[in-house]
Amino acid sequence: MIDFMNKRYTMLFTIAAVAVMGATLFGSTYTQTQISGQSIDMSQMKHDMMDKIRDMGGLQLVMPQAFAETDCGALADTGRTVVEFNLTGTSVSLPIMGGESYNAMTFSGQVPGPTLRVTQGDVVKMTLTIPDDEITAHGNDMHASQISALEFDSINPGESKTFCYIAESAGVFKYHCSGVHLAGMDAHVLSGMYGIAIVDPINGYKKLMVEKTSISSGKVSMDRQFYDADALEFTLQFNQLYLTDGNYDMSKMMSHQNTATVINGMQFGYTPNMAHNLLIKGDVDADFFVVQPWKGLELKQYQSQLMYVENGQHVRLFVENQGNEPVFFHIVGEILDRVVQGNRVQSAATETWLLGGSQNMIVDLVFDEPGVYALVNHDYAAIYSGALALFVAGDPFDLNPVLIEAGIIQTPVTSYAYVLGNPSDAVPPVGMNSIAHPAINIHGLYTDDVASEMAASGDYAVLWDIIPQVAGPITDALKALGRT
Ligand SMILES: [Cu+2]
Repeated sequence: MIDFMNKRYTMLFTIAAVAVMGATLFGSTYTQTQISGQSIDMSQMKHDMMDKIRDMGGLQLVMPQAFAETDCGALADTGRTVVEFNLTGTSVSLPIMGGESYNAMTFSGQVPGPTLRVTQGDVVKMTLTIPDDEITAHGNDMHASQISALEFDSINPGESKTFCYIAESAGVFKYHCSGVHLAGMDAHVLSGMYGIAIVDPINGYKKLMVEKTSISSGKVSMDRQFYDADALEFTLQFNQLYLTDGNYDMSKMMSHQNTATVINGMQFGYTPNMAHNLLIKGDVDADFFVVQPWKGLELKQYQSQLMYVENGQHVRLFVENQGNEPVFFHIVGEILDRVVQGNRVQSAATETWLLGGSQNMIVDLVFDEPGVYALVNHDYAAIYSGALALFVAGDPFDLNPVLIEAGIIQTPVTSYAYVLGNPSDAVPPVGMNSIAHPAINIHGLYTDDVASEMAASGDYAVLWDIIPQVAGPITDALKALGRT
């Protein structure tokens, strides 16, 4: 056995010797590890193992068929729907908690990358473009594809490549950068190059059945409740960061010493912000939750948001573990009414469901009571390092009178999504059984360019512009109602 643990990793030996460009060449602060693959001190490894790897030409030749590619022209003429999915591979600086930033690698300037949504049987036509000024090559391994084909290798700066496949299996599937000829895949993925494809079942989603009991004439009996297949949907992707001075640190990954746990790219990204403080406590500075690290309006797209649902509403969560650690998926105060993987029901009425790395599920549930529900990775190290997100169901804070008094709404609403919107990074594209979100606000680990484009589209609530305008009326309403 090779013992990788507790060794010092230095730049002595490159597993797959494929360096494309050096960081110093571009004056970048990215590490060589991120850009061209990792170099590990293998001096402790048995010599014959090193020779074996060399003889095989590195990892590159071990997995020649890892990437599906087929004839886009032929697939386009089969009568199937062709869905184009265009991605750009770019390295950018993005914020992390505590006012710091890190050297991220992204698909299209956001972490996670854009969500692809298709129907089972559609042809996906994926094009990955690497800009001229990008510091390294990138690839894309889409787990929704399953064609043994030639190769979809990494793409150099200034180049673009397309491949096609039929999305044959329904479910949630990750896609991720495959590094530079597979080298550095861990560095690229754990620096942010991942996303999901949702493949809707060709015959649609199933109705949800929830077992309850009722009492009549003193007798308790089964009372099954059925919910239509249409649901309010969210995406939740779990991952870790392994950083030293803002750069990916392979030695931390190898020893599973993550420095942050993220949901949709951010630690504690779905916790209350200043608007919630104002609405609930009458004071923008009056924090009322145990962690509120992203609460300034100046944080714009990074300002934390909450996820709002109605009571009695069918909610569907698309969950992917993009990371390197297990996810013990749990929602405090809720029971997961149904767990589906690969369009097959795996469990029902379960408290927690385990996802290994690169594993996914669809969770169906109904929030019966008004309240705040904390979604966690029920590994305490993960919770304390960022894997916590809040759902708010109904109107648990009795805010309807305040919002009406402030003139923001005319009649009571069934969830705060009608006023504040749901966070864009947690809302998937619309599918065949989607309930439309009442409004969507701009929230996520996006570059400023991506956020500006979203704001300019007019499709999203720009809360950092709206909140200052309504703060005065809300303050007056709170006073009028005697709440401050
Ligand atoms: Cu990459």
